[in-house]
Amino acid sequence: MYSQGLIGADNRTEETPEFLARFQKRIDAEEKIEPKDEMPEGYRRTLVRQIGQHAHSEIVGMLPEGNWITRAPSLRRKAALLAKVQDEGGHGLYLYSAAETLGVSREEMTEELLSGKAKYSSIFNYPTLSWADMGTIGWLVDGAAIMNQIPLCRCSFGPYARAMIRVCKEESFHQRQGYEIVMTLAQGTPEQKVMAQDSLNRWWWPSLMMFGPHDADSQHSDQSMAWKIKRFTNDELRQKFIDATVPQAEYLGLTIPDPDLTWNEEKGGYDHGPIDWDEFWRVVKGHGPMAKDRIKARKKAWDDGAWVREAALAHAEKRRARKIAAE
Ligand code: FAQ
Repeated sequence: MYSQGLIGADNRTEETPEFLARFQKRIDAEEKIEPKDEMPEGYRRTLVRQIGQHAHSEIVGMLPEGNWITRAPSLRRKAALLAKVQDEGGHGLYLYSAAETLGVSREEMTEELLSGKAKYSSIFNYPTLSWADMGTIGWLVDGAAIMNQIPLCRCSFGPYARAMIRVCKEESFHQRQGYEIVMTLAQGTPEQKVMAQDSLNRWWWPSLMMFGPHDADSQHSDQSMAWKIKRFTNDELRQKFIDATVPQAEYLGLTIPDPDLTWNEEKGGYDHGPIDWDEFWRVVKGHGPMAKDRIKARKKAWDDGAWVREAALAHAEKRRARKIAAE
């Protein structure tokens, strides 16, 4: 807990019980908190952590699909995949900008990613082995992302909530293009159907893990729910995703790789088999199958882009100096 007596995120406000109660009242009244508003330091830190990690996920998430752009089977598929991967880059940029409003720089966030201090979504540590994975990523990974991000459109922090509106619209296009790829394969030759099923087998469980640990092991959920950063718990969103996705797999004639999956009439949702949490934590701690490659690629892109950042800064500085001289 963030105790009283701390200086708040605005560097002025003392976090007295009155201050914290006043802040909570605004949250409970569904007011949006804006960057210059007074806020508890813990609220600011939680947002920087979550938005920063979300931004890293979008950018690292370009890599598994970027791997297939040159090998897309037709011009139409290539154009759609290229647009999707570009969208993910755009999402990362909105999110970095939203986090920057909280007083953290893109450089700091990137350094935390490259040093392993900041996480990115576990899902992007898995390899993309076949073209079918482009379909499955759109269908399941973007599908899971939408399930998680629609409630974030109502997040209490204004810049994050507003960024999520556009992001969700684009994710919805991504989900459909992915589903359409899988549908084409599932209705194609026997080999294509095998490819689609194999892809579903590999991505199903990691997609469920995207929602985070079981509620009992989720250290941040209670506070994030109280601050209305999160609107649903990890398990609630995971359940919604399963319930929405199983009928889609049935329509495709594909089998979800979970022998324990059964409809539970009483709860009005599916019961599922155990998730391999050891695998989840291994991946989260940086030991996923593609972890080293992902960070290596990010580091190379960051280092290779240094001259562009320096040139842009020098140009901005020149313009500023010219403007001052003309005044
Ligand atoms: N992977 O206490 P909680 C996308 C960490 S975007 C890695 O439950 P919280 C678009 C968590 O950070 C996908 N780490 O945490 C796309 C914490 O560690 P920390 C990304 C995970 O924050 C599609 C610890 O475990 N989406 O896919 C994961 O309350 C296709 C304890 O967990 C977002 O980031 C995980 N899966 O809930 C792009 C959405 N789960 O930080 C390209 C926004 C948990 O103390 C292609 N984020 N951890 O070191 C959220 O909604 C939340 O942060 C959760 C986690 C739900 C991810």
